[in-house]
Amino acid sequence: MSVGQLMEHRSLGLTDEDAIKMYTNMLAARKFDERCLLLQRAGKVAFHVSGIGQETAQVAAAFALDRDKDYFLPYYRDYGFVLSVGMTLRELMLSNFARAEDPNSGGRQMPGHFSHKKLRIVTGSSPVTTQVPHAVGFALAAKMKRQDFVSFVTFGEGSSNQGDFHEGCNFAGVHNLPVILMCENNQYAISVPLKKQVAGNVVDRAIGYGFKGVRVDGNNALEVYRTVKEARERAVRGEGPTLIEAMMYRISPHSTADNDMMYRTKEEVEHHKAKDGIVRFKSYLIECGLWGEEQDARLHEELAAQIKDATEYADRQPYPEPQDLMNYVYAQPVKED
Ligand SMILES: Cc1ncc(C[n+]2csc(CCOP(=O)(O)OP(=O)(O)O)c2C)c(N)n1
Ligand SMILES: [Mg+2]
Repeated sequence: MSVGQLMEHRSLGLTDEDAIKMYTNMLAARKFDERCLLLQRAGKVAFHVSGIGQETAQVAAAFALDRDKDYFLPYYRDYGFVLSVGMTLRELMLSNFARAEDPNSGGRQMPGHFSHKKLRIVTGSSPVTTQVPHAVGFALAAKMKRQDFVSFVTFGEGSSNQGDFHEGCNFAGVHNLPVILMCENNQYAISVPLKKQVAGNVVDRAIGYGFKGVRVDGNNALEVYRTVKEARERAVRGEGPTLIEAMMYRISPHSTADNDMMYRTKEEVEHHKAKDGIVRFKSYLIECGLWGEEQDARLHEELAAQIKDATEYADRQPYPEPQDLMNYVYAQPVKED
């Protein structure tokens, strides 16, 4: 690695602290995820949908946005993203334990349906890709109000075949809206491999809608950061949407209800594990002289303690009350006669 490449994060506008925080968040997401998989197997939580293998791009994208003003419409694997825009491990764990204090849905939604008003994380639905037209709506609001925020939305490559994606893209292109659409192409839609989902490339769909498309290596944190940052700059300059296709691989099964060995091999998964973006970013930090194995061991211990705290905290909290069932469903709760 040349000296120029070594301090690449600085030339992109990231401080050394930012770079370390990015790594911390990637690892926090990974460790949180691994704990949730164990909790589900132990019968402590009902379900978990994992984002293992996708954290690098998620965290990098979040750092490239304006976390004080942009609007975020993440999809169900985005633990690294939501942690990086301010959600806490306790809040995430409250959601997985379905407890009343969960800011995402008061313990009502499946885990992975992120929502946090204060952090401008917009609630999503279970039908995949419905968040795309929502994000386009937020971008339309930015344009109409002449405000300089952007909306950022993620979704899977399988979901990019849904009508919602295409309608959202078309509207965003026609109105030249400040929206960044990031496809987390993890090679599978449940059991369906990429080659049976899309004949061309997701990124090329941007051409048809009249805006820019960029494909990036989702395991390369700084590449994703640069791409999202440039997309944001274009959006606030009035140059419209960007479709980013971040290439990655879903290391975990689709969810805790999936047996992935029915449709792929251990060898295939191991092959992709070896390309882990978190390990790669850690190596980069070490090569820059910003990180070392001792610090890394300490970070693992700190995260283990934080995750233990989050787990124990969530486990102690009460479930939602039955009478709160209609909260946030209607503007006004329906009153009985
Ligand atoms: C409209 C709709 N169809 C089907 C489903 C069931 N479903 C949930 S996730 C999923 C796979 C989506 O694959 P992809 O978009 O690639 O995202 P990934 O799960 O791989 O991250 C499907 C089919 C759904 N939730 N919504
Ligand atoms: Mg997928």
